[in-house]
This record gives sequence, C-alpha cells and structure tokens, in this order.
Amino acid sequence: MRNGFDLDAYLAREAVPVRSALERATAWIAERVGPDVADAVRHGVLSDGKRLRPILCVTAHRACGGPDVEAAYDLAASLELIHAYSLMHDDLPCMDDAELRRGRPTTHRARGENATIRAGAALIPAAALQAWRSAETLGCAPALARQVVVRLLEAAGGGGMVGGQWVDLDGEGRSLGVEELDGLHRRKTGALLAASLLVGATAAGAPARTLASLEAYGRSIGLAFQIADDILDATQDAEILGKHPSDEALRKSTYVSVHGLDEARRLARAQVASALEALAASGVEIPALEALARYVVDRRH
Ligand code: GRG
Repeated sequence: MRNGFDLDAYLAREAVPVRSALERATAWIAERVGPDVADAVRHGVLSDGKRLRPILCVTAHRACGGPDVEAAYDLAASLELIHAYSLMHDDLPCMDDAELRRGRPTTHRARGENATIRAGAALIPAAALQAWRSAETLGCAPALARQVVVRLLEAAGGGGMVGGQWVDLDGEGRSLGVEELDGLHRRKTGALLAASLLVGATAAGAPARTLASLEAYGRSIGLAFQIADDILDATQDAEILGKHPSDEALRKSTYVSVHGLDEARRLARAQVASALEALAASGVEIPALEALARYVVDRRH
C-alpha cells in the first residue's frame, strides 16, 4: 500500500482481463499458423509476466476518459504481443542464448528455435492489426486509429526497441559511454514503455499537453526500469529473477558496470522523481501511475 493506493491489488486485478485479451489474441494467431508455431506463441505470450505495458496502456486510457471495455484490453494486449516477441527473440542462441525466462524454459528451449523465430515474426503484424482493430472498436476516427498504430510501430522499430537492441548487441564485449548507454536503453526499453501510455491515451483522445506529459513520464520510468533491471541482474539470483543473470557473462555495459551500484541506485531514483514531476504536469490525476513509477525501481524481479 502506497499513499493509500494498493498497487499489488491493482496489478492482480488488471492482469485478469489482460490475460483474457492475450488468450483471444493467441487464439486468433493460432488459426493462421501451424500448430508448432501456435504452441510457441502461447508459450511466449501466456507465460507469467508482470504485464506492465498493457497495464500502463489501460491505466492511461481510462485516466484520459476512455471506456473500460474489452476492446481497451485488446488494444493494451497489442503492446504485450510486441514485448513477448522481443523476449522470445532476445533469448535465442543468436542473441542472449538464454535458458530461463519468467521462471520456465525459454520458448526456443521448450518449443524449438524454428518455431520461436516464426512465432516472433507472426506476433509483430498481429500486434499492429490488433491495435488498429481495437482502436476502431473503441470508436477512434481513422486518423486517430492511424496515430495509435504509428505510435506502437515507431516504438517497436529501428528508431525504438529494435534499434536499441542492435546497439546493445554491437556493444557486447566493449565499454559503452554514459550517453551511448542512455541512448541505447531509451530506445530498447524506454520507447515501448512510453508508447504503452501513449497508445492508451491517444485512443482515448487525450489532448497534446497530456500526451507530452505521459510521454515524459514513460521515458523516465523506462530508464528507471532499465537501471533497476541492471541492478537486479547484478544482485539477484535466477530463482528470484525467473531468468539467469546474464550481463556479466555477455560482457555487456550496464548502469552498474558504468556507474557502480550506489550511483545506479541514485540515478534510478532521480528518474522516478522526474517521472512524478512529468505526471504532476499532465493535468490528470492517476494514482496508479504514481505507484507504478515507484514500483519499477522497488520491484524484486
Ligand atoms: C533483431 C536486433 C533485432 C531485434 C529484435 C529481440 C528484440 C527485437 C528486442 C529486444 C528488446 C528487449 C529484450 C528489451 C528488454 C526490455 C526488458 C527490460 C524486458 C524485461 O521486461 P519485464 O521485466 O518482463 O517487464 P516481464 O517478463 O515481466 O514481461
């Protein structure tokens, strides 16, 4: 319980309709791909993640006056489809070569590399289509629905998550500078987290001032989230993380290797403070987002 807001209860409550939306999405994909790929999609998407991105999306959507209906969760689920594909591909032998994710074998370990590559590829257009259709169902005019999809795909693409991952992969085995590290993670992790809020708020027809504040909030929690991720990778074991710590083995530059543990913790807190400031300027009161900003650095996995 923080400032009278029970975030654990909120996350648990929101995870239920998010899961139903993910089940609808995976069933839709399963009708269009072979059974082995459908299995890999289900393994990667339906395993127990924190569902932070869809929950940010529906939270922003409701706070900006959007209706609390099934289509809002379908819209939110489109972000998790992109996130799930990125984790499935990130774990592949040609990238991080990970064995464990969300406390169980990674998708390629459980369902094979071939099916995992195809499943990830199927998830990207499925996410875009799902965002488009749910924006239409929510009553967005075509120009607004288009903006929703553009925000999702820009965050997922070369200027966002995929571009950040490239820099990350190219940086293995060499030391990155402070600015390079920030730039990488603003794209790799921050862009999709910020887009989660923007997709939800855009679909609700939020004004430009609110969108700008939510974007600033999202970018700050994105960086805070990544700094916390690096701290967890350096300090926690696989049992708690649900995955094997890998940064040191992959010789990656991280906030901990570049700044040291204490400074990394300070930087994470500073990003949370910036996020809260941006939220205060948004013109909407969203207690869940206040609590979520603190949660991204206090979490244990
Ligand atoms: C082909 C270069 C290329 C890229 C493909 C693989 C990929 C796209 C992108 C990787 C993006 C990535 C793995 C970002 C990490 C973001 C991150 C900190 C993930 C962990 O998020 P959580 O903690 O995970 O929200 P859960 O499991 O809770 O959903």
